[in-house]
Amino acid sequence: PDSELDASYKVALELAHSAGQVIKEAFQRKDKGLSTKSTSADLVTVTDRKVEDMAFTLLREKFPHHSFIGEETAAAGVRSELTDNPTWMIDPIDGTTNFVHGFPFVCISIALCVKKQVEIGIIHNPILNETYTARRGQGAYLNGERIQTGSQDDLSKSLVLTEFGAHREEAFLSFKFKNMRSVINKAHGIRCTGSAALALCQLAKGGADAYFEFGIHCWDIAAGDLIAREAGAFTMDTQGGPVDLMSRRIIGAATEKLARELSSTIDHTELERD
Ligand code: LIP
Repeated sequence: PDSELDASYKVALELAHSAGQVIKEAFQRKDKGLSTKSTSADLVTVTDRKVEDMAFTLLREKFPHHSFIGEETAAAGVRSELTDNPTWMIDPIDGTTNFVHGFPFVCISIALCVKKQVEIGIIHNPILNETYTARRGQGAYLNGERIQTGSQDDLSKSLVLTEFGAHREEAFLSFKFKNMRSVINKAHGIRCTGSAALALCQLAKGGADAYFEFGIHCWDIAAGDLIAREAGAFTMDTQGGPVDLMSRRIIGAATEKLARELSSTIDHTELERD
């Protein structure tokens, strides 16, 4: 029922702000309590774990029948399973590498999926004081003001966002560089924000025309995908068709035409699903 979504939205927004305080305080400290996960560039800090624990403890208490998917819970070996049950997808710190280095593109990303559809998306950057919010069918907002994507439909006039990611296998890096080369041959430029969630927010507010990435996880994109779509962006699987949150790949653009041009410009690969 809607009243449960209203309550969920309220709790999630409060959570984003209280988690943001914790992230901001830790951002200012020199010692980040750093360790690595799958590769030497796949970073986690004590704050990622602390914020995820804090989020799940609160949400479990408020919504005991909901399900939960979180980056650090998954890293600890818990399988991410998306069912029809209301499911929270949380990235406690998206842009952990930025967080570690003091680069201010750092956020908490909170999404609530119901019947596998994202109903609520909240992305809060406590360093730059930016809170992006969306509910399905109700538009996208930055700090309470409605946001709208641009209208670019030509890759040769576009600024495109993508990411290197944390993988370091030669074949995957070559694939990424080849795609970047194909895009830069046509586009005005490529930028990496270091956070998939904030990349989708830039697309949402017209700061970039398109975004694509292979290798992300559901918690990186669930909230951002809704925010971008509610701001007027067109998002899809990299090869067309609806975004599959668990497929580890996505394209978003200001217009469908641009998304399709970008899709036909790059190579595609299938990754192990979330
Ligand atoms: C990061 C993503 C980024 C991607 C990295 C990483 P994290 O999330 O947002 O776009 O390229 O591989 O997954 O690890 O900072 O939460």
